[in-house]
Amino acid sequence: MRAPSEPSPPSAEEARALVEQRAAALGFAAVGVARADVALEPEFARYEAALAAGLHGPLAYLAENVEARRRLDGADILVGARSVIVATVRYDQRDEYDGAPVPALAQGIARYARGRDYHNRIRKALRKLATFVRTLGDGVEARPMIDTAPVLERAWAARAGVGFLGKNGLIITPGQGSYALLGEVVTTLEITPDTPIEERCGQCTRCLDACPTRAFARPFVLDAGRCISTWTIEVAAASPEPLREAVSGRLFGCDVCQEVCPHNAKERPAGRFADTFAPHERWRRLELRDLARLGLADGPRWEELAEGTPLFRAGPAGLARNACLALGRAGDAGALPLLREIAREHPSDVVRDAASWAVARLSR
Ligand code: B12
Repeated sequence: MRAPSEPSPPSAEEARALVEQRAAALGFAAVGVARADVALEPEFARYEAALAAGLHGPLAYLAENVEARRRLDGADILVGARSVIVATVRYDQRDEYDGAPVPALAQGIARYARGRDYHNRIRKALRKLATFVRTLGDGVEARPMIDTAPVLERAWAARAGVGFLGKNGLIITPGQGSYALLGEVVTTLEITPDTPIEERCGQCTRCLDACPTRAFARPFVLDAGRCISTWTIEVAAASPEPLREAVSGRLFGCDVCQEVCPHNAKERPAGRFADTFAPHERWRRLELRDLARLGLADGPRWEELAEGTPLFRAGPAGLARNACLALGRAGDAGALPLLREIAREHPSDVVRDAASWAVARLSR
């Protein structure tokens, strides 16, 4: 029971304003709120249709725990959840730092992944936001999430009005663009929700037209089986031969569908998390050849090379595979002896295969 002198908890409307203030103070670039106790329809139906059409490609985990993605207020996420706060963290879109271009190696890495592993940093900020939310009412529960739960993050972000889903499949915040990651705090607290923003792609189809692998099945819908990110980050297997030439142009992830987007045309000041995303100084010292040698008996140590960076996710063989393809694409015949050695001696058949592809391409 509350003592008469104790302040009463904020109203849903007041909670909305307080959360917004706190999120801004923690460095989030945009924040919005959606009702968590309403199932995601029709977004969930679209997701199921995408799975039925096989658009998850080799990403089998997208077809697991499907029902859990429909709502947030059940046992899978948070029993009794009333609101989901969606907050964005802007990453860097700069091509130059202090007058120097991004190191050559890092240019092949998607912008969100050029720096340090961002998960811990964002998780910390989300935890602080969740701790704050818990103070807004008796017995309030709050669960922070980033990439850790089976949740359709973009669908919730659109509901929460932090941006609209663009034809490139990404959340675009008007005035800020799409170079941002999403995080959530799901809570039992009732907070006045925001209204979704209307889609603002208009007749533009630049992302669909520029995609090097033609990975969009149609506007707003990506075929993950064709996306360069899938074949350079997520899967251990070799990319399909028809996509190999396009995949070889990128070392880790791809931003083409964001780079051509008019909503990203204006370079914006780096956000509060800029130091996390600025190109790692390691990428200045290393070359593609160093990465290609990962896994050879005299190759570099994986931990020293990738630990603490997002590239760790690809694994040593994944990164060696990507580097071999990139060497083939770069057209430097000087790499041929190394690639031949890898094609002969690497313990991974996927890496040997990538090196053979590169040798054939350089020998053309
Ligand atoms: C798996 C995954 C991938 C896979 C598959 C991508 C995909 N399209 O699903 C791969 C490896 C290819 C990938 C790539 C990238 N990803 Co990713 N990925 C995820 C992850 C972990 C799950 C996504 C998921 O559930 N997909 C299942 C598919 C079938 O569902 P869906 O596409 O969401 O389905 C919706 C749409 O189809 C939509 N829809 C369909 N038709 C229509 C029509 C209309 C009118 C509307 C409104 C909606 C709509 O409705 C469905 C339900 O929402 C999320 C994190 C998360 N938990 O959400 C990050 C996430 C989506 N990825 C992210 C990023 C940054 C990227 C990359 C930019 C990384 C890079 N630079 O390489 C690329 C971009 C590729 C692209 N253009 O989509 C960010 C996106 C941030 C943002 N601003 O939107 C997320 C949210 C991670 C995060 N926490 O920030 N990713």
